[in-house]
Amino acid sequence: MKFSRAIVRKPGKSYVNGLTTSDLGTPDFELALKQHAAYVEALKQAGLDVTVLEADERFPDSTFVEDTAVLTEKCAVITNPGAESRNGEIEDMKLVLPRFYDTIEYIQAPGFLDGGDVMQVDNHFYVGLSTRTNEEGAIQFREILSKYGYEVTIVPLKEFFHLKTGIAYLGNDLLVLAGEFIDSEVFSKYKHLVVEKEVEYSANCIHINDYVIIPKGFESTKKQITDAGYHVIELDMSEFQKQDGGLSCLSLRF
Ligand code: CIR
Repeated sequence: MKFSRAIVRKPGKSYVNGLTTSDLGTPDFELALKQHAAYVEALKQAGLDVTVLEADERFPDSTFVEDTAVLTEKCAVITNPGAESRNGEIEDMKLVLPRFYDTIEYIQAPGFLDGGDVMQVDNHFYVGLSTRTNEEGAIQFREILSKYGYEVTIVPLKEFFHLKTGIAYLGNDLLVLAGEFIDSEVFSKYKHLVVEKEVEYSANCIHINDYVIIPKGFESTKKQITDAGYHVIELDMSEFQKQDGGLSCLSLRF
């Protein structure tokens, strides 16, 4: 998949009050802004034209734009985020996405779906069932995408927060996998690049054109991805990890 664009949203001051299950402490807002600016630069370095949306203080987690939509070559799907405090984030996406897409589809209640639960592998989408994405949402997603010729497989999650918390696609049939996905039948037909438990956070990396962006401080993952032939960009993600966010969560790439 060749990407040319990305959409991101700057964190607002309310970011420090976002949802989290981690015990890594409260984010430093100024540092989060710097890390976010470095993220935008990395997307540009990988060749993307980046649309930067202004912070929306009403929604502390709204910097994690990935959860609000799934963007494909044929249509955009606006999700129905499963966390109540985040659900209103889609209203602004309904205004932004028509700039880029003529065809927009919607996940609707009682279906819920977070974009973080969706991974695209060429013409095949995998959707995790999580605390944010229910079966009704996943089935709606499958019905929508099948109209456009895509295949969709639903994957119940055991431990990971979102599907992409533990898996990423690097192209060429190669997946980065951690934890419960390592021995999963669902992904057995692909080549595996396995990351161990201690470095599990680095399984959420993003492949953009010739580059793979990974979080900083994960040497074994860096080596494996470099050895696989990719240019690696490392980014300090400390202030996003504190709110359960990874690299993929911070952008919509299309
Ligand atoms: C949340 O709990 O919704 C945010 N604090 C983190 C969202 C991370 N998004 C993602 O993994 N796609």
